Amino acid sequence: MTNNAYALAAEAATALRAAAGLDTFHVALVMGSGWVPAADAIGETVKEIPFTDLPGFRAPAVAGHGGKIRVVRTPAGRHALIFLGRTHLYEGLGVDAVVHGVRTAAAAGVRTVVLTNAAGGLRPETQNVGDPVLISDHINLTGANPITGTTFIDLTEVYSRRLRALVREIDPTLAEGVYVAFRGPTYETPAEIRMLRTLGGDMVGMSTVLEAIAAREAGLEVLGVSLVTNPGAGLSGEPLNHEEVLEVGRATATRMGDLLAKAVDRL
Ligand code: 8IG
Repeated sequence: MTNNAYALAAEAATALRAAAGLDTFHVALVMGSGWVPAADAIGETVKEIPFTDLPGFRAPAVAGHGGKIRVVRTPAGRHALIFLGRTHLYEGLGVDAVVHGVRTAAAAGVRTVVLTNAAGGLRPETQNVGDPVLISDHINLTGANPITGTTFIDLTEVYSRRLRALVREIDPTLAEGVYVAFRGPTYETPAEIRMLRTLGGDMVGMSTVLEAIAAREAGLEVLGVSLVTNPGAGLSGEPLNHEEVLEVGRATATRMGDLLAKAVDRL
C-alpha cells in the first residue's frame, strides 16, 4: 500500500456491508453507460445504496450513468453488487476515484468483477452496433495507472480466459476484442481511429482499463464486456453523440441482461 486510497476503500466496504446487511458478496458488476437497463435481469433487489452514502464515492457526472449500488440476490442465491454508474478519469477527480468501486468491492469480499462499457467499434467490417464483445486484452492510452510505487503487477491475462470461455458457452456467437482506452472526454479524430486500427485495437472507450488493473492488483478475476454502440469517428461518416449510446443500451437491454444473468450464476 502506497496511499490511503486502500484504507478509504476498506472503510467504504465496512459501510457497504452494514448498509446491505450482508457480510460478503459473490461478484461485483460495473454497469457502463448503455448497460444500466440490463441490470434488472440479474436478480431481485435486496437494497439500493446511493454512492453518496458511502465514503469516497461521488455521484456520477454523466446522464445515464446511474449513481448507486444495487445489492441483488440471483436466482441461484448469490449476492451481487451492481454498480449503476462509474467515475471516469475525464471527470478530473483522479485515478483513485476511478477505481474506488473496484477496491471497495474487493475489500467487501468479492473475488470476481464484471466490467461493462459502451464503446466505439474499430472493426465495422465485422462488428455491428448493438453487439456485445468480450474484452480479451487492453491497450491503456489514458496515461494513468491506479498503482503508484514498485508494485509490478503482471498483466499477461488481465481478462480471465476461463471467464471468457464460460461466457462463450452461454453465447457461442460472442466475438472477442482488444479494448483501447483514452482519457476522453473528446471522442477520437478519424486519424486517431486509423492509428488504433493499426495498433490492433478492436474497441475504443474511456473506461474499464484502470478498474481492470486495480482489480488484478487486488487479486480479482476480471470479465470485461463492451457493447459496441457506434463505429469509431470517421468510419461511418456520422458524427458521434452520447444519446445514441443510451438508445443502443435500451434496445439491447434484454440480450445484455440475459447474458449477464446467466453469466453471474456460473462465474
Ligand atoms: I459509447 O467512439 C463510446 N465511448 N473514446 N470513442 C471513445 N469512447 C467511446 C466511443 C468512441 N463510443
